[in-house]
Amino acid sequence: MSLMSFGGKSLDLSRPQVMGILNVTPDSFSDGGSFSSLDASLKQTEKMILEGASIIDVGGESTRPGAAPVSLQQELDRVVPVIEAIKQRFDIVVSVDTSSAEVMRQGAALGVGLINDVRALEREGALEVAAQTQLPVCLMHMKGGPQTMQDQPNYVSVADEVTRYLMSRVEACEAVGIARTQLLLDPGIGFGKSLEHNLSLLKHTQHFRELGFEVLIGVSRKTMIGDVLDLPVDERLYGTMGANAACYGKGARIFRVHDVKAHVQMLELMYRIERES
Ligand code: PT1
Repeated sequence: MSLMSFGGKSLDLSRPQVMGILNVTPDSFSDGGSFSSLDASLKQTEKMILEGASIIDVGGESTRPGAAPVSLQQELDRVVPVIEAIKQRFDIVVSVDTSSAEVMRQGAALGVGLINDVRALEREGALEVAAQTQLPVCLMHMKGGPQTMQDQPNYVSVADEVTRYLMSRVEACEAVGIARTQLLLDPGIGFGKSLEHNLSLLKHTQHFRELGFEVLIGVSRKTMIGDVLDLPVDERLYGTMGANAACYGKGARIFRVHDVKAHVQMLELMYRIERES
């Protein structure tokens, strides 16, 4: 057993854990704020829990390539009612996908169990607020910002640069009192990376494990899967599962996905085979 505490609940990271994606953005099914969008968010949450998700990742800022920035008020209006409603109804770890210190603060007050920050606590006040919450944090690598990150991304060695960046953020966390044991690392698939960069990072997943951290991977339905297979976003499940299976074999333990049921079944087989004597 390798237990990590996510607020009130512990998850065993010696086995794979599936994080279900709940987008609360206008480009997803929900428009944020209205009753129907809250209802749709709760239905999707219930479905993912029944399918075996152990974390629900709630995000109010789209960070896919080209996405426009969101104001603090918009982000709060989108995620706060959803987090509140999920925590009232379900006994599940909620993760808040945000870079904003204020969203982190309000999320923690509502009982979230994990801060998931694609900007690795670089925004004003984020390090300090994250430390105050005492919650675990997922630190992700991104080169540039969502608007421009896919314009000719360039690295000498992508794995080295991502490692150096994440370790510098680990040090920044330690400096404000966040213990290393509270940190998850994520190479940031699709965030300022070419196809070859993404493939290289996935190939080197075990490298982040060897630094002593649990690894979270978010590759679900992303452009890189479409680039390899020449398939549109709604036909990327099998490719996504192949990428996630490879990463499980290299030590990743948390998988941020849209398709919870398929991944829970696939990862259960991988886990059972691996631990059999
Ligand atoms: C991720 C992630 C995330 N991805 C973590 N949080 C997104 N920890 C949001 C594309 O190439 O990987 N890890 N939060 C979604 N962002 C993207 C980026 C979506 C790229 C799509 C693409 O298609």
